[in-house]
Amino acid sequence: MNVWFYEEHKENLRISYRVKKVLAHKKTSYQELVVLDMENYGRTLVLDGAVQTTVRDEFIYHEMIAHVPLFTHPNPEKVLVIGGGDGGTVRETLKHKEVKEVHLVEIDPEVVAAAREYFPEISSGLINERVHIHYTDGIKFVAEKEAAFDVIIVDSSDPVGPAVGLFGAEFYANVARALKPDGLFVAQTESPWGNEDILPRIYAGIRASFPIVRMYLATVPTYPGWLWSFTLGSKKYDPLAVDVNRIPDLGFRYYTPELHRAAFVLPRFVSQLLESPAEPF
Ligand code: SPD
Repeated sequence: MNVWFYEEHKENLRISYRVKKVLAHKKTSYQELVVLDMENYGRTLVLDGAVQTTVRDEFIYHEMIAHVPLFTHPNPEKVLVIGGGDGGTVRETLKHKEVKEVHLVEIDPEVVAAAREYFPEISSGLINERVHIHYTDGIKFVAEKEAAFDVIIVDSSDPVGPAVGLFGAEFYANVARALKPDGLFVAQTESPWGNEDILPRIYAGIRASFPIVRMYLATVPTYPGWLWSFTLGSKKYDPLAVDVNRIPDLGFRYYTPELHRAAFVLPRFVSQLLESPAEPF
């Protein structure tokens, strides 16, 4: 079969994948949802034209967005995951035995339904007595909470459509309020390669609400730019002060104690981006 899917990275740059089969294609109330079986990456969830998850490389993103904050907090009992209806971040979060409750806030029930049907290895954690799913807007959910969570993980899609507000200064201020006095949060903050205009603005928004702010990177082959950033905002605990010798092996495939430190070492063009003056969204 000679069918190709492409994701538009920039006006003059498209990333193409050969498709074996289209497994699902629908318009939900919020977005266009497609599930593909791709030659090189296997089953793949695509929302509004952007690859979200593939069975081949999802472990990189999900391990890095979950374990860095969860090993930074000494006792993460109550965790909130915003977005991430595929369940990958929840699956990783559940590997931490001290986590008593995981609240997943996903705006689109169709994403969770597709994950259950087509991605059982990713969504496996969604049926678990520690997990509570809320089908609502993450922005509204967070605005109504105060000192409620130890760790908040913002596993959003790109800053377009329903996810735009998840990158704004007002949202980050509400995240800070929803955290306990020693809480911390992490957000996926896009690739520094090709997002030179928005990264400094996102970073400035987080810095306005948190005394400790650190960006770290991972390589995610199916996200445009490959080099992917996460930004951690913390009220008390510094991810660089973690005693990495005490990190147990929970069966990781990407994350390691050494990588916990190394991921925060930024290439010069990235740290320069973060130093540039910017107005938050
Ligand atoms: N460019 C796509 C970025 C998507 C990040 N979130 C993906 C959700 C996977 N749980």
